[in-house]
Amino acid sequence: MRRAGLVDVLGAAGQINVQGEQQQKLDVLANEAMKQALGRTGRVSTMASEEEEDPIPGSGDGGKYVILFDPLDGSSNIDVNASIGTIFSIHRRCSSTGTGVLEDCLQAGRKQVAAGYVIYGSSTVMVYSAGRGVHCFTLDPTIGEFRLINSNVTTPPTGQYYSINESNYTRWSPGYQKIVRSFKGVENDGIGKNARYIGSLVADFHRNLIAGGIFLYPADTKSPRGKLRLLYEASPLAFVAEQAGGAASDGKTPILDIEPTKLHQRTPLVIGARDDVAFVERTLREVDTASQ
Ligand code: AHM
Ligand code: MG
Repeated sequence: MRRAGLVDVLGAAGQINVQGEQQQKLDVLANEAMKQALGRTGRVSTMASEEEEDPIPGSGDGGKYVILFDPLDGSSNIDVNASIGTIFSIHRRCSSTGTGVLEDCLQAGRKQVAAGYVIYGSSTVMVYSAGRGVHCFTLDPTIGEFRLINSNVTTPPTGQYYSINESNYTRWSPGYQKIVRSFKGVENDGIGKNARYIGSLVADFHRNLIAGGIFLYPADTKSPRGKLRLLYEASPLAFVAEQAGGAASDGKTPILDIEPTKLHQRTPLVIGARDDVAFVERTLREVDTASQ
């Protein structure tokens, strides 16, 4: 990506992916890079990618792990040099034989053994958790290694930022409309939060993790099940959020407790500061349940 404008990798690849979205050339390259690098480890029996319809066989039967990934998240930002990222989720396999097994992919987020993301921003940062805190590494290009910069990262319980694509306002439920009015200070004498939205989930999530904030992508009349994918986006980031002392919900249920039924399942996502997520769930209960 550092050489993206210099070599012919920008723009559309001319294919539509399983999500019905235009694939970018870099989406395709990133997907191939992930499959090749992970396939060679011998530790992965099954992979699944946001860019591919079916589970992908790993390297042989012996791999203990299943890895699900969004190879390049934030596609709309690729051509404009804004931050994008890679998200990954790792499970232990639950099947006893075979590769490319669907059942291994359809596990609740709570069972993840590790999850995290890489953000390609002003520097390249990797954030991961293996269930014992959240740790941040920065790529040092002079030595080609990731160096540990922050260990045991915690996120503030209440955030100063809210991040949501507000152009969808008229498509939201009354509950979400009220929540965003409240974040803007309309309902509280001007006391609200500051808005920040890049349109790259990894970048929006990372800023809020470090600085304190909440990210929301609700279901709306255009996307009645939400836009983001449970297994490649919501679940791994929920694992990181909880490990950092934050929370993640679909508005009712913790993301990590959702039992997936489909590989490319979508979900509404409310993620970040613990008290802010609780406020969202409470308001949705009061406003949306009352209006049903
Ligand atoms: P992608 O996986 O096709 O890149 O889509 C996911 C992205 C997220 O990074 C981001 O949070 C969201 O889509 C932004 O959507 P919108 O442009 O509707 O605000
Ligand atoms: Mg994505």
